[in-house]
Amino acid sequence: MKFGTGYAYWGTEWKCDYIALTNKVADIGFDILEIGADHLYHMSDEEITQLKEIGAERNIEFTTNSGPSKDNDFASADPAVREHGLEYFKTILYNMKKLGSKSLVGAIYSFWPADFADTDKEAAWERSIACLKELGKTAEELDIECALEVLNRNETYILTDCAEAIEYVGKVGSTHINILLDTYHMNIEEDNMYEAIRKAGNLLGHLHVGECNRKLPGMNNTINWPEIGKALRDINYKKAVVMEPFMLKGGQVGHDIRVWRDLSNNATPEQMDQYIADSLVYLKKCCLS
Ligand SMILES: [Mn+2]
Repeated sequence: MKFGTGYAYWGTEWKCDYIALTNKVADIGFDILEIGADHLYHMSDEEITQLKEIGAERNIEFTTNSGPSKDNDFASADPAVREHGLEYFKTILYNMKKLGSKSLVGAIYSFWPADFADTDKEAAWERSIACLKELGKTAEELDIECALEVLNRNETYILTDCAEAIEYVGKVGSTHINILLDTYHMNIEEDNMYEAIRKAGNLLGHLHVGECNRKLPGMNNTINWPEIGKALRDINYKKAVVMEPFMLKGGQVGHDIRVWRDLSNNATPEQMDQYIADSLVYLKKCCLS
């Protein structure tokens, strides 16, 4: 297994300095920095090359996370929006290839944050599955995996538990489209999140980890981390385990993630680094032994 973190832990705006963050996560001991797909979409070839170089130098891999905007919604009833989304995600996959990023992850079957204006689930499945079949061809050509994130009921109506994600990716039928489970969402929706991991088995393409309030793994043990580790070893999971912590209120991040109070105990930047370093040690211990 390889271990990573989302880029948005340290700030309250989505925009960030990826060169500085690559150095920071390497110093802390991570293997992976999860970057924003929309940032990568907008990067010039020169910026991509610079990031690739620093990644190689610091031995950091990049996974790419998307919360698509509404104008790239694969589940949209408007065919022009779906076509726009396909062009958008194909460009992201090509930029990922340039960067050497091998996993596109997130709610790429629709848009985020959801507004629930349309909740015709059957129609949304049909339309988004057709788009993902198409994107899957490009993903196969470029050998990039796309892991579809199962969210909780307050963030999507399309995929809310592992069982329906298995059915959904079966209908997509691409070797390069699989499932992303996230302990934060699973805690709300699954009967038993450890069994959900086992049920996903080799369809599990990516794992997001965090406590029930999106604190760092081990900070309050709302989740049984040794059991998560055991479930991952049971399915012989060799892929990415990526923290997705959010503890700072304010800014666009605080708004989109609904962080309405400080969860960091008013941490200084140094304490934020120490929290995540301690969490990484604990998470690795739970997953690897
Ligand atoms: Mn997640």
